[in-house]
Amino acid sequence: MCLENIRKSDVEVYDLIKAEERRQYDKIRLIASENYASAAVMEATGSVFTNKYSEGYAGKRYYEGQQLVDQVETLAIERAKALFGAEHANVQPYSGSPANLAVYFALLKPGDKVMGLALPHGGHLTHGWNVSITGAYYQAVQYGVSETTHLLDYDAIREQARRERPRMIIAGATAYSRIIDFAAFADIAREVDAMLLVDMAHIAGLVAGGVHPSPIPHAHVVSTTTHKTLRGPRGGMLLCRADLADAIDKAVFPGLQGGPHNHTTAGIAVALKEAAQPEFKAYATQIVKNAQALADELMARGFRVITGGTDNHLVLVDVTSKGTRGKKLAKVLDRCGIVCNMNTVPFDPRKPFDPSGIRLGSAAVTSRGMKEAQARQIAAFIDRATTLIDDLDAQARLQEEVKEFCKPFPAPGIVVE
Ligand code: DSN
Repeated sequence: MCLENIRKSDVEVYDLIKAEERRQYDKIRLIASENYASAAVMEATGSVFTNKYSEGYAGKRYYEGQQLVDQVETLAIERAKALFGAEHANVQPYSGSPANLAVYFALLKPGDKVMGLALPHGGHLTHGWNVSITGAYYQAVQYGVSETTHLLDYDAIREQARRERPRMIIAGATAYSRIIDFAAFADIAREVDAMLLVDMAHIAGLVAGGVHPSPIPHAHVVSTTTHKTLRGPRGGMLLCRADLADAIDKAVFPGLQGGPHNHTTAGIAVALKEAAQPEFKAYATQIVKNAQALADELMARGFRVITGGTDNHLVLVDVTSKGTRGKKLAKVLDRCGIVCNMNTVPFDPRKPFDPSGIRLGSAAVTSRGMKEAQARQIAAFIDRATTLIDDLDAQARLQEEVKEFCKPFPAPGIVVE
């Protein structure tokens, strides 16, 4: 990005941005919820739309001067509806958690019962976890994955739903590497007369690219962030049936938020256009191939990959067999130039702040043009890092190797001199 003005006016922030560009360029970024937004998305996000207040919706705003904001928001909405085949889209949520909260506000009363995937089994805080407002203000019960297969067990979820009679079921995950059967969730929800919210934040780009079944025909509401596999700016979005449009819109504004972040809306519009191109299908396909190559190579090297592989962008790995643990290894990997996060594995005997696993994602490296051969090499780097746990010099040497490895793969949105 052109940073000449920041360089002149605020060298401290300039230096930090340049260093962060360098970090993102030199390292193998495997955090499953991150990506590289394109230069076009970055430009839209950094545009003058940041200067405008726009409470309300197109044609019904509280302040004047909305001629162009209305157009950019309508463009984003129409593109979202077309890309995902949705009847209605709201592109104003600031991110995924506010998007989910708006759904609770639209469809439920405080104290209503919700049923979501437990956080330690791969759910999200806003799926009713106890420390979240969704667990505090609603009566939340949690389902888990099977103790033997670590897969969602739809029969067990149905039994639990029959017993609990939740008002809303939440499907979706932040650490589940297999196809989610949204039709099965819809069937369960129908049987117990519950509404179905699908949080597709992690897999939105895979749904857009046609490599994961879409939740849209099955859910009352679908929430998503816009910056994970979808590769847009940091933001959120709600997609729903036409009969719920009014309730959803009112819950987002004025229910939960004030003015939308119009610069983000512009970035979302650009990202949605990119995601509608044929190249994006190829990108989504490659994300999955890369995750599978990474998982296969890790397993060949003796790691325990949860569920024995992956159908999406995500690989959840129990690192215990390598004589280490998730927190320790994630920190070692970071020093080696490989960035991921520690993660609980299902039925983890360890605590969430010091769990047994790490979570890896292939979206960002795929945005750099890496393919299966590179994914396998990344697994080899990770394996090598497990042998360097207490050797800071060797970790620094591996970081240099990783930097050279990354060089031939341009990072979208980043120009490094
Ligand atoms: N923090 C995100 C993730 O990493 O999965 C979820 O919001």
